[in-house]
Amino acid sequence: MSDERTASDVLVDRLVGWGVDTIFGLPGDGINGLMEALRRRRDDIRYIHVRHEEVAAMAAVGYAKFTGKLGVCFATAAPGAVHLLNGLLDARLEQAPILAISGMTYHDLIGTSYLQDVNIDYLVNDVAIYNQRIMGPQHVTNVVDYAVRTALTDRGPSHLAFPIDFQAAPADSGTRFQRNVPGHTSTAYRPPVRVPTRQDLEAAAAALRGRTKPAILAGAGARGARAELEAVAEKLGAPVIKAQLGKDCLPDDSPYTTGGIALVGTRPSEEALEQCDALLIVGSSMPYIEFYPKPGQTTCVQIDDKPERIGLRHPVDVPLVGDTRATLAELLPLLDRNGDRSFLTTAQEGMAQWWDLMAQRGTRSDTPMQPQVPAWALNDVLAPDAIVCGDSGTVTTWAARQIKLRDRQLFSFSGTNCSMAAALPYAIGAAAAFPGRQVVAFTGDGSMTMQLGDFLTAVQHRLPIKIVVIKNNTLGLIKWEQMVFLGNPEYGVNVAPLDFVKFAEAAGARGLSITDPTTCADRMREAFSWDGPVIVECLVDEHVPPIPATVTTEQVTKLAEAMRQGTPNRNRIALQMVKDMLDESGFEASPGHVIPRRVGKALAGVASRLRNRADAQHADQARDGGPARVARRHP
Ligand SMILES: Cc1ncc(C[n+]2csc(CCOP(=O)(O)OP(=O)(O)O)c2C)c(N)n1
Ligand SMILES: [Mg+2]
Repeated sequence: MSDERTASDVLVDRLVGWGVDTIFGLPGDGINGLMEALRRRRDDIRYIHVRHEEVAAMAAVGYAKFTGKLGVCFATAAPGAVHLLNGLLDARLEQAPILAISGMTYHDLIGTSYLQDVNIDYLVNDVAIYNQRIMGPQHVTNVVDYAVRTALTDRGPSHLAFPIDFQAAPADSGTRFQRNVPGHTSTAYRPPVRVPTRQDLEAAAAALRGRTKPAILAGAGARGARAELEAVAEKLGAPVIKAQLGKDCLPDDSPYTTGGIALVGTRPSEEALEQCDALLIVGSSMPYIEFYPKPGQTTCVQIDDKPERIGLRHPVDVPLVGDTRATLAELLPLLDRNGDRSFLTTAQEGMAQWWDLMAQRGTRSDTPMQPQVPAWALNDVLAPDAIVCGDSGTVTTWAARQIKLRDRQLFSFSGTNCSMAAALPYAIGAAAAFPGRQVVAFTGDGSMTMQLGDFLTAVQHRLPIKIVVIKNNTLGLIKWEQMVFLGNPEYGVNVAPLDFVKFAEAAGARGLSITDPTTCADRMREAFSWDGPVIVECLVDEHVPPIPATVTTEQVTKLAEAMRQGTPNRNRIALQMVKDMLDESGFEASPGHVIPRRVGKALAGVASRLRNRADAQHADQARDGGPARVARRHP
């Protein structure tokens, strides 16, 4: 019996067979054969039409990160396919299983400088973990099955390049080698559940035995293992330090966690890693190596399902190759209870002080609004099962520190690829996967304007995501990096202000602007109650640095150097920092704790007045045609 289908139908049917229900992409003449197959199966696969192919790939990453399932995207040949690339890289570095399908010029014109003729498979070869050119209709099923299986097993991007003429060719056309027996592959797949050998588990328990100051570092690989993680933490009396990609592996109100680590982290996390005598790493390759215990300081056990990633950042004594949940469950009964609870108790006391400080920073009534305020306000507004998508910038710090994630809430961002403009695409992916669930993008004005057009994707597909944009009219993180890491004045970081409310309205949605910190939570609640996609623009003070939990002498020296070299607004920045330190006097977790509270209280008012006077002067200058920066803050 002849097959009426095209090769594209075969591909799409196979995706349906793999359980794919959503695909993100943008059509073109290089992929129209596939489009027709998608049209025919439109009741089975929901097509989300994006405005930029990078967003398609990034949305597939978001979909995969929050569901654990395969994310799928497509693009037309050459320019469309090239646009996918950063999303494929994101999938690679973030370990998200995705499949990308790109068009390619006619198979017998490849390599002849024909229209949109690029060997896209060569181009993505360093990024994709599986990458094939479809060589004819009889090749489709085999490579789709292997591409999907590889993406799911090794957690990364698979890519298939599909020449245009093959896309629309009859399914039964083309040659088939005799050994390519029809039906010789299948969609049968079960994720493995791997546990280390009993011997290795006992070695790990022995390594941790008798240690009185054990710490656990948990990352993205520990997501979904809350109960096991807490049970092990309880038995070991160990604080759990969370890499930012593992923010949702334990809720922030768990008594066992000291929250994040590294530049966006907490002081108790830093102290725990500095002082621990044993380290259990669970599903993390946290890259900030300087924050690990010094090599030789501790005994170290590491759990990871990829053996090649064990010992990547810190020397390991006992490697445990296995899935985190299953391995922790097997390890638990072998562990001795640590009778000395003081290390955990100290960490818990430190966290109580840390949260006092975060609350103080999150509820300051200064104007312009401090950027921590809207992040803190989210705690009042997020649904119990909200999905929060973060971004790269100073916004990473505010999200890491101020958002107190609760039990059923999920969080992710581009934490290893560190791509800007991930929050919106991730949110599109999450909203497509979980209709009816609150999805929030917490992003900066630099990131948001990088992929602004894809707000229209949310509008067009009625994805009711709530986008909180921290508007400081600057690429904030880079500005502070230039000063604090290199001692240079800021340069080339200004962002022309956009009226995000008008933009949202022009896109057929709603927007709301928040300037007053005292009503921030109420206004945000109002915006979140609206149907459909919403942009909440939060106008914040651009002069607030994302101060690390512990400030080093080198950072202070570099900042002073940058000021000396003529950083714009240096007086204002200095006054802001002094004021913040004075405000935080008496807060144990702040670098300002060295200032006696009495002195802090007395002087904070003076610093505040000087700061406001500096703002007023800048506003006057701007009106008279002086530095435009402050004027632009209030467009
Ligand atoms: C695609 C991409 N380009 C550039 C960078 C470098 N980068 C990291 S954060 C950042 C600034 C982000 O600015 P914004 O979104 O306004 O956030 P803010 O830092 O102001 O909070 C830049 C340029 C990056 N990480 N990714
Ligand atoms: Mg910004």
